[in-house]
Amino acid sequence: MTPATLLTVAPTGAESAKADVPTLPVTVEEIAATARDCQAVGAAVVHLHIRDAETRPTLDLARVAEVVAAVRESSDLIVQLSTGGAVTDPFDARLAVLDAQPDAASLSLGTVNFGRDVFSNPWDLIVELHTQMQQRGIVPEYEVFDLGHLATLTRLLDKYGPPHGGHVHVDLVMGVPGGMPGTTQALAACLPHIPPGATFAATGVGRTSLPVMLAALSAGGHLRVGMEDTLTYAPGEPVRDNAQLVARAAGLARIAQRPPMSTDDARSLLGIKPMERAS
Ligand code: KMH
Ligand code: ZN
Repeated sequence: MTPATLLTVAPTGAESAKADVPTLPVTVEEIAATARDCQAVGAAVVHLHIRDAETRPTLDLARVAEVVAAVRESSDLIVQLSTGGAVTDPFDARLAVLDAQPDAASLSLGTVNFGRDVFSNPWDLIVELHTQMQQRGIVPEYEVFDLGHLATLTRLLDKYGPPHGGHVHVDLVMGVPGGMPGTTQALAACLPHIPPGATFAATGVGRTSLPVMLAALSAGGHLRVGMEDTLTYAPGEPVRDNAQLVARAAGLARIAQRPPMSTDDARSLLGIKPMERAS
């Protein structure tokens, strides 16, 4: 049977300013509405970075919890909080977002240059995130910015065991200035290093979005899209909203005869308990 495609939307990120990108969802209401709209066109997971009342990136726990609750109210999406935050965030604050009890959280597997900045992810932080998520019943998505990060994943799993839920899911974040390029060749190079039984998604930053999407679909992978990574829909044409990017990804997935996965099936794939719905 041809597997369906898990579509993740990363609607906001920590890098773009609302002043520069007025359509970026940053308020609680905007993010909740984005989750609803993106589910309607095929998303199953939302990867969340939170902004404060001044639209700046924040890891303030009350604000994080407020957004998590609002997204759960507006949609059935799997709530995946970023533990990457912004490049300036301290490690303890990045770990503390787990207190907001998301279904899932990102876990970056290594340090990488991030444009002119450094996105710091030393081994001890990786282990702490992995083991805390195991203890708290949160499912990690392992973020891979370079091939060596997959070697780190194998070492992590060998030493500390499988994640909560038992299933390993990797996201190849490609085209970051400082990380692996967003090309078919780079994606193909990663494939033999993905642990047996694991699934993977891919994300292409900026203009690598489309080539990475097509390469990932052809390799049996899943997709992440969104305004965290992509602000231009086509040359000279700004992205209208996150749903536009999800709808394009869903369309390509259908063409590949791997239609978008439901939120229930995504929960089952990732080892997340089923949603409790009022009967
Ligand atoms: N904002 C980047 C520095 C993640 O969310 O886990 C890191 C990032 C990765 O976006
Ligand atoms: Zn992120």
